[in-house]
Amino acid sequence: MTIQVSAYKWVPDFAQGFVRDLRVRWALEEAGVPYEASLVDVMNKGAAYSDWQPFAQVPAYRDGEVEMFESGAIVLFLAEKYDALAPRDDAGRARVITWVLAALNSIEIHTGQMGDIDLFHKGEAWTKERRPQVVAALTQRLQQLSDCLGEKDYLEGRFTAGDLIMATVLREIDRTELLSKYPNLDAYLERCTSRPAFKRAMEAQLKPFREYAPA
Ligand SMILES: N[C@@H](CCC(=O)N[C@@H](CS)C(=O)NCC(=O)O)C(=O)O
Repeated sequence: MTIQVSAYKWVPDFAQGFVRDLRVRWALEEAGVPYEASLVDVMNKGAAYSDWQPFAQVPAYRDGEVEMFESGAIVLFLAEKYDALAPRDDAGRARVITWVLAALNSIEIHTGQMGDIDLFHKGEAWTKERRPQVVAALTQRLQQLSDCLGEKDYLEGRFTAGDLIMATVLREIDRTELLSKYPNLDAYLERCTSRPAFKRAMEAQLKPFREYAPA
């Protein structure tokens, strides 16, 4: 069976291009593996969808043999299979796993809070007090990441699933003032998102949004 990845038919403007099925689409595009999107309505996913994704979120993945959810887990699964996403030696694969989890557990926990403050709870009184704390924590992580990346093109020299997930996490704060303070991270994000596979994944996510846009 052709690989299926769940995705939304349509989301509001601020979320377009940021829905996490992008990660799985991008990984599959890098690997050159065909897939089809299984589109669901964001407000009405249907009861059966929870059998595939227990939290009723996207993305979920299935290929006839394997059924999964969680974008990081799916990308790691694909990285085990495809050279385009990870080297084959144990040491190289271990670094990829490390960077995927670092992006999700050490950086996205902070970028996610920025999203809560700047997008989902924009203008609410509590955000004024909380934002500087989140900025301070995130700034420390960005400095450390910037030091670690240094002059390298990618975190481990060559592009891997670690860069793929890290880039999608950094994109979450691309709309803030924070990333531009680190020219090497800024350039790194640009390098990752200039990849043809990223552009194809992005276009594939956006296409149904045009088709299903509310009148
Ligand atoms: N940790 C999950 C998060 C998935 C997630 O947050 N999906 C969002 C879209 S980016 C979603 O479906 N939100 C709707 C909801 O939570 O009901 C993953 O990485 O797959």
